[in-house]
Amino acid sequence: MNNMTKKHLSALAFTLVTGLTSFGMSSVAMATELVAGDLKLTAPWIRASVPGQVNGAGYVQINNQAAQADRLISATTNGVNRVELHTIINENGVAKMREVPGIDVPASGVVKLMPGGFHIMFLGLSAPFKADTTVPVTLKFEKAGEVKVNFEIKPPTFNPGAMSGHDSHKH
Ligand SMILES: [Cu+2]
Repeated sequence: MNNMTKKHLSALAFTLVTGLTSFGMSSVAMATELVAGDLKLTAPWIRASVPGQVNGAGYVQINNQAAQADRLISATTNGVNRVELHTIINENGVAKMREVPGIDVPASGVVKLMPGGFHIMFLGLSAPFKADTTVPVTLKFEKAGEVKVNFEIKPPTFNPGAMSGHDSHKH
C-alpha cells in the first residue's frame, strides 16, 4: 500500500485538498468530498450486503475541472475476488450489467456512478459489506493516476437520490 502522495489521498469525513486550490477551499460542508488534482470525488458509497449476497456495487460522483477529459480505468480493494467497472444496459426491456473498459470523465464535466448506471462492481466478497463502515478503494485514472477513496457503506435501504448529501424524503 502506498503512502499518501499528491495523487494518493484518503478522506474519511472531510475534504482533503492537494496542491491545487482551483476548487476553492470554500467549506467542508459535504460529508465526504475528495479533491485529487483536477478531479473532485463526492459521496463515495457502497450498499451494505444483504444475507447471501456475494457481490456489491460502489458509486461516486466524479467532477473534472480540467480542460482535458480523464477516464476511470480500474479499481482495486482488498477482500474481494475481483473488481470490475460496469454499466447497465437495457436489452429488450431487461436491465443487464455489462463490464466496460473505462468510465469517461468529460472535460470540465461530471460523471455520476449511481444505481441503474455506471458502477464499480465488487465480485466475490470475502466478508459482507457492513453498514456504517468504510471500504478503502483505489481508483485508477488515465491522467490523474491513482486516487484512494474511502467508500461509506450505506444501509440496504439507502436512497441513491441522496447523492447531494441529504436524505431525500420523497416516497
Ligand atoms: Cu455490476
